[in-house]
Amino acid sequence: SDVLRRSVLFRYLQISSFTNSSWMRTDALILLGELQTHSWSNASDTVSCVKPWAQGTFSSQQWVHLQNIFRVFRSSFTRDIQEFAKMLSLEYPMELQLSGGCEVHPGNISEHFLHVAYQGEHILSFQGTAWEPAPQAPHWVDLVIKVLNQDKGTRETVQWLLNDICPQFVNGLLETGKSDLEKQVKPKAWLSSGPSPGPGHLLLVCHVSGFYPKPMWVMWVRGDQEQQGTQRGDILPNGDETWYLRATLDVAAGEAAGLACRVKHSSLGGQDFVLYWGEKGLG
Ligand code: ELG
Repeated sequence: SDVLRRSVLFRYLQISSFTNSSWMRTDALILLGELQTHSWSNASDTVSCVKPWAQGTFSSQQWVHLQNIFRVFRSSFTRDIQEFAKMLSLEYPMELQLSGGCEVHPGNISEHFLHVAYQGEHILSFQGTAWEPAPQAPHWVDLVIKVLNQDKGTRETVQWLLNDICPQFVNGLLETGKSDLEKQVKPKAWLSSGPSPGPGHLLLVCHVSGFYPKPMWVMWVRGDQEQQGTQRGDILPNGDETWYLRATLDVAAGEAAGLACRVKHSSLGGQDFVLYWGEKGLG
């Protein structure tokens, strides 16, 4: 199947905000490719599944075991950060971000990562069997690393989670979530005019919305001729697990006729959308 042929990125993203020595919160989410599979609010003791297939092929017993590891980890992490803050006289507020997970490639090959940022800057990562400072990290990070690396039990748990559990769990999710992961949602497309770029010029805007998955091709064309002046916007989330994209073209008012917006997407099965400027009263 398609989802097994491509590489998939699985990420645990955690944000810990420490307002002062007594106010803090930690929230996390898990993403498989473009889809959110889990969430973990500060108020909750356990990681919640946001998809019915999010337990993958793990047994309830394995799942409970992992929940326990994460619960202990979150409270220990919070305590550790407060201790480091005191020891190193770091100032509040503090923001810590964790990004960890694995990328599973076809043929059972996988890579993993675990990075930590402090005040938005990468300070350390877990590499192989131990924690390492980031290339431009402040000097106090060396002391943090020294302390963290003394805990052999935690290093072993991190290695086990990254090397063994992560790819196993992802392979299970690819099975149980197959139909969601392979879903194809067709875009809607429409044209509008944007703010005039200057006297005698028009800004043609082609909107494409509601598509899934993310890869999308959109160009202004004249016949078969792709217009090199096409400016693609950023792909933005609609918030319902579909995406939005716009493409604009600045043209002399007299040259708008005959232009069209062409849209190619996997959901369209080769039947490109073509919207002509000037139809339905525009231009
Ligand atoms: N260890 C209890 O990141 C992302 C998933 C990591 C999972 C690690 C799970 C292991 C764990 O929870 C804590 O360790 C004790 O109990 C263990 C068995 O449950 C073992 O027996 C272990 O040997 C024993 O010590 C441990 O307290 C650990 O320190 C929790 C947090 C680890 C961690 N720290 C961390 C700190 C990571 C990045 C950056 C920082 C400090 C940044 C400083 C900025 C101010």
